[in-house]
Amino acid sequence: MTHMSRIEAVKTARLRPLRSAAVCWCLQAILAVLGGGQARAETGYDGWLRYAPIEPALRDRFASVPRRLVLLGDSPVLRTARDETVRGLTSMLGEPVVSQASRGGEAVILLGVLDRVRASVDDPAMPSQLRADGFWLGRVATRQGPALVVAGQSDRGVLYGAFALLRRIAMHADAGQLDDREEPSASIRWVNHWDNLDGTIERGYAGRSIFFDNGRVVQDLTRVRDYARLLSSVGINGLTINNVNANPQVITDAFLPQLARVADVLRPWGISLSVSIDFSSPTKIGGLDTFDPLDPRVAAFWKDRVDAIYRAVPDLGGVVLKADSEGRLGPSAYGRTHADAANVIARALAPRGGLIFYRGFVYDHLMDWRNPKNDRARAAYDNFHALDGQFDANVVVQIKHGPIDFQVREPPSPLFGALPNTNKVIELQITQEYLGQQRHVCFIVPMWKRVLDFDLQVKGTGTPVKSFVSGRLFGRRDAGFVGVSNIGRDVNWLGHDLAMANLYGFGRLAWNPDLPSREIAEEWTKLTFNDKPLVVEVTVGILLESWPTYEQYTGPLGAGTLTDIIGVHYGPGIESSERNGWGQWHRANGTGIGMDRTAATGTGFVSQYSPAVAAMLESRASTPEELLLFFHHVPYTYKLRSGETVIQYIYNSHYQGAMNAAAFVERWRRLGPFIDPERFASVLAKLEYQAGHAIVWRDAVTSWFRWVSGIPDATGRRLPGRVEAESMTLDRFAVTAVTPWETASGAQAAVCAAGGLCVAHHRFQGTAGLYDIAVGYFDENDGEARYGVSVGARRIDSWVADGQFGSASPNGHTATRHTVRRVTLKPGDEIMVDVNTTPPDGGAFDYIEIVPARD
Ligand code: GCV
Repeated sequence: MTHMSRIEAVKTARLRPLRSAAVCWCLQAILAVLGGGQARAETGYDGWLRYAPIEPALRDRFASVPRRLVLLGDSPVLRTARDETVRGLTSMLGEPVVSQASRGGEAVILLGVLDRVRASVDDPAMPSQLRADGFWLGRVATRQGPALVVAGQSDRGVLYGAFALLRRIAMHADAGQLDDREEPSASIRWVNHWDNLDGTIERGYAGRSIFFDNGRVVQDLTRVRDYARLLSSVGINGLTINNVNANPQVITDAFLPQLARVADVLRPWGISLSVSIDFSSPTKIGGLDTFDPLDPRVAAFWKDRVDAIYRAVPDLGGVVLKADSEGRLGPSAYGRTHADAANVIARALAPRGGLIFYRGFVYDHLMDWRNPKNDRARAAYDNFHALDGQFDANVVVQIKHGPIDFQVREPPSPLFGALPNTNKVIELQITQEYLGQQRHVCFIVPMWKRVLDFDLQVKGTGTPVKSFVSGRLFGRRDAGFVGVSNIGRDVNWLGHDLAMANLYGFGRLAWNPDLPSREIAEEWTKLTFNDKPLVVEVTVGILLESWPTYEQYTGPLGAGTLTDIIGVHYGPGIESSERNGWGQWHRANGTGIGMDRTAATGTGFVSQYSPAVAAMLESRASTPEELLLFFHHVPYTYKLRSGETVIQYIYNSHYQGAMNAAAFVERWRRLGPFIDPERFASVLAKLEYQAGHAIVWRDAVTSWFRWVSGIPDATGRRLPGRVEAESMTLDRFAVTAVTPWETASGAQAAVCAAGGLCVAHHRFQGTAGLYDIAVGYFDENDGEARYGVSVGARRIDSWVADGQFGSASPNGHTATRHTVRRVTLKPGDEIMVDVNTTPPDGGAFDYIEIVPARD
């Protein structure tokens, strides 16, 4: 064939129907579910609050749950508790559960605040008191008949108790013998949102804001209400609505009535609203020529604004402030301290009982990278520890869990142990900024627990991070957890159905940081899907292995995530960490890798921990190996405890991680007959994408380290069946170098820069048989490119690349794979990859990989 006639053949072939693996699996799943008699269509919108009807065979177990309910007392939160209980039980039990004003001798569910319940029920089983927000569930006998009691320390406690009862029944746990007393670990269990008033979300990966659009609060707050319901069900009691990179307009008189509307929607769910503020507001919206915290005019400004906010939102939780960080203005402009800055606002809030959350995330992003003593990890401690005791009683320092920035593996911030006289909360990130941005499954609860359980040995042993953030260790009331949620308008809130386990897990851990990861994953799976043994085994298995897997194919041994840190923080971009002021340095060079943070030869960061912990981290031998490169610079030939060298570990772990990600796909496929087709197909498509991107990561990281170290992979691993685009016969494609080079196979790609149809040809020379053909290509976000694969005149697949991976260039973010399964090939067959695109989308294509078909 001439080149032109090949292009014609491709055009003709495109007219034949599409056939893609995803479509096949989706159909199979639909048939399987119909066959299995399960018909409930699911979108993920209800999250873990689906209240799925209990199968008739199991209903007997819940015969003793009263079908009548009496609410003692009245308030918006109590009414929510009542309505939610009626809604949940009616749906699950398949018969009406009704609320009535008083008791008439029959068995009832009795909802109320503990003191009120005790006045009408005298049963020694009931606790005499509960800690803030706590509840008790139990069965008691009263003169007017038996009662299932949901008693709370406060109205909010009653609501949490109602949700706990519903959770129990939804998990099909016995409700006959109840005697549950629960109290949250800490008083602060908040979410933060990095939503901007224009409706965008910084580090949000699930659509636009549910709160804002076009400079205003949205008109329809239904989604806010339904989100509040999800939050409340896991004990969240505060919500900060806007980005910490705050727009000062949010506290102007013109905006406050809009905030009040949101607060009204949150209030019945026991959630108080808070706002992020801009420290330079006195100049930006106050007409002053200064924002010096010690200037009385500035103090008056903050008092005026705080009073105005409280007039609009009387139950405001407080404010959040990011100052002197990443370009945000702060007290350093006037030579003042963070305590000066926090206290001027705290004093305006104090009469109202409001809190100011002052973020500990303060660092210099213009640090000199050539100075080996410079270290961003030191910044939080260096900025704050000397100020301990100088903050007012209603200031809370909000500390990110690690000293850098939500990397795939970090030690805990030493600041937790260094502020005995200051209120503290831990900031955890639910949105997966550095953890695959909800395109990759990454269940973060085990990572959070690793940090919470880390013993800082501040008062001898037995002082894990969780003892500081619960406030118990230093007897502080205002302590707890803040999670950066960043849910969006996607119907399932976080984009990836499995990512909702992180929102759920955050709430559950904030309530009780001692809960095991497995228990949280099991609860979530049963509530979100169902309790069929295979569903629980597969889903929980994937969740629990997902963070270690993500770590395996991204940044090893505490080196940092190895992503493009000056771009969108998603795909591989190994050198982006170096030679700039951002301080996410891994210091990989020709001979070794890792940041030397020791006291003896490095930045001295280890000395910020207690002497016992510092001694452990000072030495390579006693540093936990998963954090080795966070604390030490070691040669590539350094031997790990397993006997493997560091460089070989990098190669092996990346291959292992990519294999695990591929296995997630196969494991999930087994669930087709057992869960709804919608979520089955949507998770499957995400896992397939992840498996491809894990290979992109594997190849980028292993190529880069082979190049930089000059040390080959001792296993001699090759990429069998890979044919580079640049070595194929190209029609209208031009070969171009990709940046960073390691993100393209062979460092180059074929680009269809002029647009229209471009075709690449390869003559197959292997043995006849069934093969899988993977196409490596780049899905840029500057348009739509149509890709197709043909064998001779046979069109075997086609698809559209219209993803939004945060980049318009071929690189580690946009690199992806599409696999055509079970293609019959014989020697001499011509394989063609064609791209049809309109500039500026380059329709870039990297390679094909032809490997024997999997069964
Ligand atoms: C809201 C990191 C993120 C920023 C974020 C910042 C912070 O740098 O990349 O998007 O800004 O942390 O937590 O303030």
